[in-house]
Amino acid sequence: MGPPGAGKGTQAARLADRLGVPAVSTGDIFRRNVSEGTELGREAQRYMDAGDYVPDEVTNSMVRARLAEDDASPGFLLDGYPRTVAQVTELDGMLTDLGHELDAVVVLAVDTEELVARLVKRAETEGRSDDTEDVVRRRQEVYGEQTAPLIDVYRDRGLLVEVDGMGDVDVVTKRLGDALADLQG
Ligand code: B4P
Repeated sequence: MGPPGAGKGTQAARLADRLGVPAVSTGDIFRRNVSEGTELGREAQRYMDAGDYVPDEVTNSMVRARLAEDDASPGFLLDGYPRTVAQVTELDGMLTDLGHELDAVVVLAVDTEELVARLVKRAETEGRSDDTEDVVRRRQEVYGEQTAPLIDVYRDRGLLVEVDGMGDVDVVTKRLGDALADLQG
């Protein structure tokens, strides 16, 4: 977890490699569907372009289908899911059905100014349609309203691992690795 620009996708890919499990990124799956012009992509795009979350039913059924694939059976790393209280509940049910438990929930903490600087830079290099200034501001708002409250949910469950996401990508990767040293690789 972490606000837009915190480094979730960046660090998730590295950590998944280390753990030998697939990184399941809801944002990446949505973007792939948008570029392939699927029905799911068409539905997701209008929410993503506005900086809003894709509706829970759409997101939940997509994640459920992805976690049922063979490569996820030994375990998986979720990037950008769950993001709402309803998604937390749905994930609990999926995990029970799959016979898995959460090992940890990582939150990357980054200053607001740094978040904006990263996304402005990405807008220049990758041209993502949701990295314009207005949409970034909306995404930060949505994160504060809908996702930040999940931090307390997972803290209460004793699963929360808070990691400082400021600094170079490699520095953050090292911090994350140290914080999760007990997980099997
Ligand atoms: P995401 O794809 O998750 O977008 P994000 O929050 O910006 O995270 P991302 O992983 O891309 O960026 P990162 O922080 O790694 O979601 C996009 C949209 O999809 C959402 O707004 C929503 O509409 C929809 N969606 C996704 N999941 C959903 C769900 N569960 N429910 C409903 N809707 C959902 O990196 C940002 C930039 O910073 C990159 O350019 C990176 O290179 C750079 N960076 C990373 N670490 C850095 C560092 N240490 N130093 C400098 N730059 C760094």
